[in-house]
Amino acid sequence: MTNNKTVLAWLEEMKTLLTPDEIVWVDGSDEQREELRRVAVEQGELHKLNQDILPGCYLHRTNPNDVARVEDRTFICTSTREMAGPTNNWCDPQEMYKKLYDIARGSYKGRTMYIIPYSMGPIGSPLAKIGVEITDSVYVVLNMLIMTRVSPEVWTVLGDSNDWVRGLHSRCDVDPEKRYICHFPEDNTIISVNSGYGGNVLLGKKCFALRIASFQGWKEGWMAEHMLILGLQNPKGEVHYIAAAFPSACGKTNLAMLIPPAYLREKGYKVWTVGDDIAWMRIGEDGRLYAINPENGFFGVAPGTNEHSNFNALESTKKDTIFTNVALCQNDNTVWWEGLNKNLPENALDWKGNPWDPAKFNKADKSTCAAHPNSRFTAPAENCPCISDEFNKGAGVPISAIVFGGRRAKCAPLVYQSRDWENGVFIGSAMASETTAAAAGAVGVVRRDPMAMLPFCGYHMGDYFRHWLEMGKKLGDKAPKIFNVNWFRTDDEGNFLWPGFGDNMRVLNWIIDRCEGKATATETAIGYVPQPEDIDLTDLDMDLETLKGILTIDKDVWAQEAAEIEEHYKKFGDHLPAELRAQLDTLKKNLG
Ligand code: OXD
Ligand code: MN
Repeated sequence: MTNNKTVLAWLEEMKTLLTPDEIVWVDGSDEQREELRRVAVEQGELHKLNQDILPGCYLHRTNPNDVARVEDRTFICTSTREMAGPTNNWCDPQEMYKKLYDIARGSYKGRTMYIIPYSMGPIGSPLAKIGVEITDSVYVVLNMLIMTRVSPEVWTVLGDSNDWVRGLHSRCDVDPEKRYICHFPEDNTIISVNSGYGGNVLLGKKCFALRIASFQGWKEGWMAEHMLILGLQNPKGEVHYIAAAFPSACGKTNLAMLIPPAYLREKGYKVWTVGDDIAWMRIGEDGRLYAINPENGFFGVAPGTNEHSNFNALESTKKDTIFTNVALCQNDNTVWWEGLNKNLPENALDWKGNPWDPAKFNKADKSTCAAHPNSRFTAPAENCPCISDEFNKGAGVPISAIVFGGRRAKCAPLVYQSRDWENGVFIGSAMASETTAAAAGAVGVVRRDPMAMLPFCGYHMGDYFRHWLEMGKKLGDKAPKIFNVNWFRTDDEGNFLWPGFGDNMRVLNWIIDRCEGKATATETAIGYVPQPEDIDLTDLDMDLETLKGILTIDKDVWAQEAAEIEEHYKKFGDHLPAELRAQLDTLKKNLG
């Protein structure tokens, strides 16, 4: 398969450590995928769904103790604690290697070691990177075949280079007490033990494409971000690209696959999806910022996905998709989740495989749900009806606007533009979202999540802010414009004031018009805010007064916000760039 000495040496070391019974080199072929599916069904790892309705689709159930990413067991193991910074768990690399090797030793006994060569990004693209994951889980292999590009060509592109990321996954006993997701950014290595759940074990995704890649980007002068990428096509046929960072559960996948309201659709507006979760961005030869989506599929949250909330995501799941922890409708051997439709299924099994009683279902009580709230679909990007033509091209797309956002009931206006790049970095660094009833814990608690990277930045977040500022200096006047959006402003009863979903297109149009110098705005204490007339409300049941309301900036709320940002900044100590402190001072001064 490969003569790469660095790969062969590492595999030898891993074989000795893990002692597998068998070794399978994964090649990405259709024949091998079929065989792996068969093995997975035989082992009870996958359940084959109705192939007439859902061809190539399977259901998987994880251990009930293993249903989400585990941030408290995720470590960045850099040579010093300071390098990992105050927002990451840290452990000395030598100590952690020893602990993990002790856990993993002999753990492939009686199992197969799968070797997966994969490319993050189109194979051979100058923006792509290569990884090799070994795993004892056929479920992981089948997911990686969807989420990344797996092919012998990866070995060809790698040649004898040592520039690849090592990924060791072992399911061990799925023991939550011994579960660790560890990153060694200085060694390009990831080790994950005792989990079988997506975000912990599909090592190309959060582990490589964000935590390791953010570190690589810092050292090599590029950016790995928790961002969707979309192309907005106007009636002239021109496409402008936007990259947007929102914390988890703020609708990145929905925005990435947006369908414009009928009025704008008829005029010729359209959105193309390049990515829904991760963007890798580099400065191109013309000095602009170019982005690729390093992934090859969508690992989306199932509950709430339906033909109205996200038609394109739902379409993407209709073939060759793996569903994890959703409900099984035994009558027709298909799947269901809360929010798919209003027909609560009879004769269904819940996500744990137990009979589900629709009569006991109570939306407010998650324990009565048929699907786990974090149940997922792993769907090939090529299934998406609005996938961009650029998706498979290695050159990347030029980014006109970067958009930050979160859930804020009263604070941020519907949309505003930063004064410049530095001010935009300030906005990103202070990004926050309020918790909803959908998550465990108190409702309405503000959580700071800079650039939506809090759980994903592989080094000191103060240095990450510095890196953003440096990128801005290199980009100069070619830098994308930076905006902030908030689809979640509410009235005093907690009702959302903005319709969201497809109507967000009205805001995206203003953003692109601003980039093109075509739209007006008013300068405020926090940046440029549109006049209500600047947002096209045609065919929308909303009066100008309501819109005006969600574009206002309440100085008392913002004074409180500035005080909270000050507190948030204390964490970063002397790694906080002076420019950001100055931005905060300016904000306070502007607020009077
Ligand atoms: C995800 C996340 O799963 O951000 O994409 O949590
Ligand atoms: Mn994400």
